[in-house]
Amino acid sequence: MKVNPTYNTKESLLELYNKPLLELVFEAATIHRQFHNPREVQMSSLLSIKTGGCPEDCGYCPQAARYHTDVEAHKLMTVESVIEQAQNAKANGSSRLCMGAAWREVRDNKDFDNVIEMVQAVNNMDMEVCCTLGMMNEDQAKRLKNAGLFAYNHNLDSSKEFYGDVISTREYDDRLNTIENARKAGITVCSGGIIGMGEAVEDRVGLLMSYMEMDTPPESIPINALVAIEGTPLEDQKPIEQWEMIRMVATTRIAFPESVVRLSAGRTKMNMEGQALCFMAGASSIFAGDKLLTTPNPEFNEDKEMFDILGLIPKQAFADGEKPVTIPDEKIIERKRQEAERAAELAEASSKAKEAGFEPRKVTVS
Ligand code: SAM
Ligand code: DTB
Ligand code: SF4
Repeated sequence: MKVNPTYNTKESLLELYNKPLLELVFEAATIHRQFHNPREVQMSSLLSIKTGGCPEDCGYCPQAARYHTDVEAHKLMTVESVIEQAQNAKANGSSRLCMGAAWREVRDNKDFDNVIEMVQAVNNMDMEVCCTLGMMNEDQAKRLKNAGLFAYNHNLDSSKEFYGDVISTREYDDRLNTIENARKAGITVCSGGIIGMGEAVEDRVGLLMSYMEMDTPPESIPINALVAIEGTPLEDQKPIEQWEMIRMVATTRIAFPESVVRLSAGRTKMNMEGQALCFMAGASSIFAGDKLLTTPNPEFNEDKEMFDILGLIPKQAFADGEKPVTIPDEKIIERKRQEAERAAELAEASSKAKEAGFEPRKVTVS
């Protein structure tokens, strides 16, 4: 049962969302126990591999270049430092690494080649690898799949109707298209939304309806509370009550019994009791580690304490799907071959020049 046929209309989902809270939590907890081990919670760590300077205008995002926020733009991280961060996340219990880039879309350039190498390296560490890189086409999705990508995160954020109030530089259909490209390449889909942006409850339910209408709904659905960031158009949004988060988690769990529901951004504003109700209501994953992409998140040791108190255990990698096989990437092999050839030519030229008595000129290869 990928979707719950009892709640496949906007009206029925709305009624569900507005049920007396404890009735809703009980119904969600009952479904959760039928499809999942309620003690297991996946720990997924986020890593911003390319921060800031994004050309898009997402009204919530501190990484959009046009807003004056505290986020500084950085170039792409190196493969070595990604491996170091992944090792740290794994040592702290995370079974998944989600690498995020502040890009509008993936481009076929050297940066993307480096991302492919990052995916290969982290998959080889026996962690589930997820990427969130903006829009991508089918070929790019295939390269990521062959590198060993387990999941692609691409959020619809809210209902189609509300989307244009928050983002104008791309369309809802562009998002749907990228999700479809990930699917076609055989990558699992992670897609969810943000609550607390000024949307109506109908928009929260509208987001879930967009997933209901898909042939296959996302395997993983992150529910974020807006982190209101100074300098963004949504800086003055009133924080949502944690009851809203619990309702959204529970409604998502009931609507999509098999999916992983991730209690995502906003946990620093919740207390342990509120989070416990989310786990009771079917949240089966969190982002772990002291940073989301650019904003704070509870520390590993705080979550460890919470897991101990609530009797939760971290989920193992690949519990919900086989580890992808990494296949060598032809484009990277060819680029490296050309680079080696060029370096050999330069070395030969310089040794010939030396033999002829010329002082070698300093050459840098980029
Ligand atoms: N640029 C890519 C994209 O937009 O798909 C990937 C990175 S983007 C930061 C990933 C997701 O983070 C967004 O889709 C949004 O749902 C979430 N996000 C960004 N800023 C947020 C905020 N202030 N509060 C909550 N979620 C946020
Ligand atoms: C998701 O749904 N939430 C994560 C992840 N997928 C990429 C991102 C949350 C970002 C919160 C703001 C920040 O730290 O920059
Ligand atoms: Fe760019 Fe993604 Fe932020 Fe939008 S959410 S501004 S696309 S980094």
